[in-house]
Amino acid sequence: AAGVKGGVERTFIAIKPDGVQRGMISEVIHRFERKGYKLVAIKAIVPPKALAEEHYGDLKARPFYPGLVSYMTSGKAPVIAMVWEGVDVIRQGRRIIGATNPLDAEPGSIRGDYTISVGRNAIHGSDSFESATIEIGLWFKPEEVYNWQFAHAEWIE
Ligand code: 3AN
Repeated sequence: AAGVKGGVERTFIAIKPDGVQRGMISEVIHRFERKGYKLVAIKAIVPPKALAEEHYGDLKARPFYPGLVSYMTSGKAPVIAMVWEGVDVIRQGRRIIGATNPLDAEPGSIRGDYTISVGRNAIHGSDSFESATIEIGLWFKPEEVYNWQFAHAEWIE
């Protein structure tokens, strides 16, 4: 099916300014790292307007789009942009994050545990193989993403 790759993948995960303001950086990294995923890129960035607009380009027609772009670019806190790698990390990452609407996000997921508002849901994760590829390319130069191996990979993969 479209968007499904499977196997070792990379996904774009971003802690949004509200998540940074709320002190969630270590919590988010902890949840991906403890699951067995590998951090291959990370930076703090206040995205230029053009980057935020392109990142959320598929939501351009939605009424909340201007507010979404201005909150991402406000600089009230940076975005923590990351690339995580591992088996099925795109779909597993969406499970770790939880549903877009906090009312649907299961307790135990990041949004289920920490958020009550769809407009301030703290974290972004790519929703398909195609969007992961596009988003990693938007937010990172190739040389900012590292190829490295866990010494104990045989126990995870
Ligand atoms: P997800 O972030 O789970 O992939 P999308 O792509 O539908 O969900 O939405 C992207 C972002 O747009 C959300 N994380 C949220 O910040 C914002 N958003 C989505 N729906 C709404 C809404 N109804 N009202 C305000 N903001 C919204």
